[in-house]
Amino acid sequence: MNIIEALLEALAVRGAGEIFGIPGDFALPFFRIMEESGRLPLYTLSHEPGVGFAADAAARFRSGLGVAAVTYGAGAFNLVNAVAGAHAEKSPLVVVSGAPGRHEGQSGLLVHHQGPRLDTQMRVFAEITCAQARLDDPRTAHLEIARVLDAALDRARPVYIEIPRDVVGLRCRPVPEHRPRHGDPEAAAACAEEILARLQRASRPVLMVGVEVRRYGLEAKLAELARRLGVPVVTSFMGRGLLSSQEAPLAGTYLGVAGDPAITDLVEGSDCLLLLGVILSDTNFAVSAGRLDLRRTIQALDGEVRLGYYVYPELPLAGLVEALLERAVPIGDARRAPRPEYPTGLAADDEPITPTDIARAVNDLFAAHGPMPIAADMGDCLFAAMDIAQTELVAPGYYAGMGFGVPAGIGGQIATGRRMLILVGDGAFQMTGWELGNCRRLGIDPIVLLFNNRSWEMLRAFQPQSRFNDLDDWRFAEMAPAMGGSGRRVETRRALREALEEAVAAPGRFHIVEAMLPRGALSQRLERFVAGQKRHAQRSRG
Ligand code: S1T
Ligand code: MG
Repeated sequence: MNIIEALLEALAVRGAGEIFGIPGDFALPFFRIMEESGRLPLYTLSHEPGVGFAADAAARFRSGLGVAAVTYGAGAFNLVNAVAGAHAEKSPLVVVSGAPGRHEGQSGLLVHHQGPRLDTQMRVFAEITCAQARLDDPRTAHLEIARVLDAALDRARPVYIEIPRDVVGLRCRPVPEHRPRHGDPEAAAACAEEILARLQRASRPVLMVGVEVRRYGLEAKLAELARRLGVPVVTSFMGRGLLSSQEAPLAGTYLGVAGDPAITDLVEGSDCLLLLGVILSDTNFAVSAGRLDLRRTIQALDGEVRLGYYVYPELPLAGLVEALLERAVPIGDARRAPRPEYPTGLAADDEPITPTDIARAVNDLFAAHGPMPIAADMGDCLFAAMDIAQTELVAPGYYAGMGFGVPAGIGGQIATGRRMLILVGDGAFQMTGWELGNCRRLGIDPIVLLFNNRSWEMLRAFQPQSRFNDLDDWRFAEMAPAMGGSGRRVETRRALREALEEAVAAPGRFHIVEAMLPRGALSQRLERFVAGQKRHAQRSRG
């Protein structure tokens, strides 16, 4: 077995399902072995940001590893933003980059694609990954691969592997199996008993679940825990879509001042808020009405548990959930918790479309044909999605990087085999929407709901006076047929319904439903979110 075959085998047995990539001369040797071995299918896209977003989304939908393979320098540096977003949002993305041969730097000539130094790339990726390896010694390559891949799985963060092009064919020993971290069972027991005692003493206990629950494949166990405890559950903004396919007392998504007042009151009025796998970000909490004191919550994140001023280190979420499940007894009556209601019944009339109409149209579509998994970009489309009935959803809800939506929908369908609904604004579509041109070759058929307000509208909400937020009208739907798909531009609620029904009824190719929205038309959620963020910024300035 050579180094690449050992790496592919280790990736596959650790749950990776495919590789997304774009080759280059420093990566051609290992791309050839990848393609010829067939151990993991290789999908190429058109631009490395799309490769990174697709691989990241595959990891999120699968609750496992995503893999992005690129060439050195020009390819890898193009990937940085997607990897930074994966790191921020705790996604185990494996970056595999080609590199110059071990002695190529000794010619006295600068090597094409290199940064200021030959190790600049390794240093850049060391900042946005949790573990790195350069496989330049076949005697230790198998141990280095295990160390780095296991870090990705245990810490749910991206990792970086650099492969000099002259080593790919060298013999390598098989990579050792992954030994998951479980933590100290006695610590888990003590911590679980303390948490349950606090929940029992509380008059308004609430569970909030975040992205780590998905990353570690714990949704079913969390649903069981919530049912046994009888405690209402909410998701964080980033955790939207969690538990959607489970039987759980799910009250909705916490969005502070931008959310449903009953949910905001449930969370901010709780005297024992248990945060499981929730990232403490400004997008998750800065919009609180100001009553949420995070120091009084119980936080299980990044392998440790904080209860007030106590910390349980080295306590992985899986071990804690197991210990809680073993001791869980009924504490509350979740039937009293609010139940989310989502707008339905879009009037099929000739009125112009609003962002909330789009959510209503999607809810009607899901009611008629069943829910679809959603990949959403950053922009008002993500806030409108908060009015779509709970379904699996991946989105850059904290890192908030644009361009994620379309590649994530491509990666999601390739990873799961399920047709995706992609929500994207015109500004974000201008960035990476063109990856749709690969759908025919890849055999996938997402439905793209494009919020076209000819504007960077979310920025306009923050700074209305700036004319640079005005975008031109690119007439995206007309470009779809040339790229192998179908497109329809809609300006009324009737046409919107029709276009979505047509797209669902015609699988086998991508569809762009280009919903025209007037500039200045914001979802109510985004309006309130922006107001909350502005208030948070003022408070922070003091
Ligand atoms: N560049 C990238 C890669 N990500 C970003 N988030 C931004 C810039 C800043 C930014 C936003 S929201 C936004 C920008 C440019 C406009 C989005 O426009 P569009 O996709 O059309 O959606 P909508 O019109 O619904 O706003 C966030 C605040 O940072
Ligand atoms: Mg826009």
